[in-house]
Amino acid sequence: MVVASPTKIHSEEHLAIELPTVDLSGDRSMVSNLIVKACEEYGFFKVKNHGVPHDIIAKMEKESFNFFAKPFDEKQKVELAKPLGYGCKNIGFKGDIGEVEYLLLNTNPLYIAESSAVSAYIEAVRELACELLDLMAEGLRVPDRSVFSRLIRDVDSDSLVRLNHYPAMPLLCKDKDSSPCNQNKVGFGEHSDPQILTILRSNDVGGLQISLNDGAWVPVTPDPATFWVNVGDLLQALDWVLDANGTQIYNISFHPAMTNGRFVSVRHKALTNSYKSRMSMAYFAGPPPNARITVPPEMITPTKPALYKPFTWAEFKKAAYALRLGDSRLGLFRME
Ligand code: GA4
Repeated sequence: MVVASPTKIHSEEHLAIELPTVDLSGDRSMVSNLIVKACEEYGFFKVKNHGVPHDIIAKMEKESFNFFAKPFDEKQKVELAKPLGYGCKNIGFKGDIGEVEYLLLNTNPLYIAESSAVSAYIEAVRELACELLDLMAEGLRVPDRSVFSRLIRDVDSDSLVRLNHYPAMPLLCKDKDSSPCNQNKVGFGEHSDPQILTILRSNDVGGLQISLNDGAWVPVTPDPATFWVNVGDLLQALDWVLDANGTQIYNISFHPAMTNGRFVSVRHKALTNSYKSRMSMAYFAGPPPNARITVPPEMITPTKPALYKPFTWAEFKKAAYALRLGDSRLGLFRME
């Protein structure tokens, strides 16, 4: 298993660096340390030997392409669980627009037909998310290893699946002399994901870019055999607990207190491609609405003050959905 050090490989417009790759078949304690390092440095890493069967991914992708190939009127009828369902170009409720059509699904078994390709995919990817959260807890030396994954396994977990279809957009050069004619369009604008963790798989078409701390954009090389993992806002806000000896302990009665800013919620965006359409399938692992994200009071010290005010996922989600896509949401909950 390798977490590559950032080597500059070069591209004309962007700083291309090799992003961390974690091989889940490696030694467990090394894997957990590497995941923590990747979450701290990038909030983003690639997972190989992830254990999600190839045929489950292939069936899900095929169904997704079949769905988007349907006539517009038929797609629009899909309203499985309001406000989820089919959408085209409009993102969220605040006027954000992108060159994308999508299907947003609630992962609750109530909404997904049992034994469908979608339910098999959700189950397999949820397992992967839980395994990664357990590895994070191990890497953070939290004694209760399933403290994070329990939130996702909860029957009330507010997790989503999003299928994003970015149609190929030919580059039109109207005025070769003035404006650049080779610019890809924005499929999904810059943002971070509000949930705990995102597990993303896309076909062999590029377009995803992540932002580094200094604001530089790094294109993510497509690799359909792997999954990409994003740290979400909640995982950045949550804190973990140190006892007097510096050993990490965790008090479940306060509900998750994860990383208090140690992990970074990565900002990312997707551009369209000129020659082939891109399909990405994202699983957003979220806690139950009433899960309280807070730092235990006895852990707040002058040297390690809590960065964020306590909030529930329902409160955070409400605030997030009332903002524009690119707005910083955690900022609303920061301590003065
Ligand atoms: C980003 C992550 C998920 O795709 C999503 C998005 C949601 C939407 O498309 O409706 C949001 C966006 C996402 C964050 C801010 C709000 C809500 C669009 C938007 C402007 C489904 C989610 O949970 O948050």
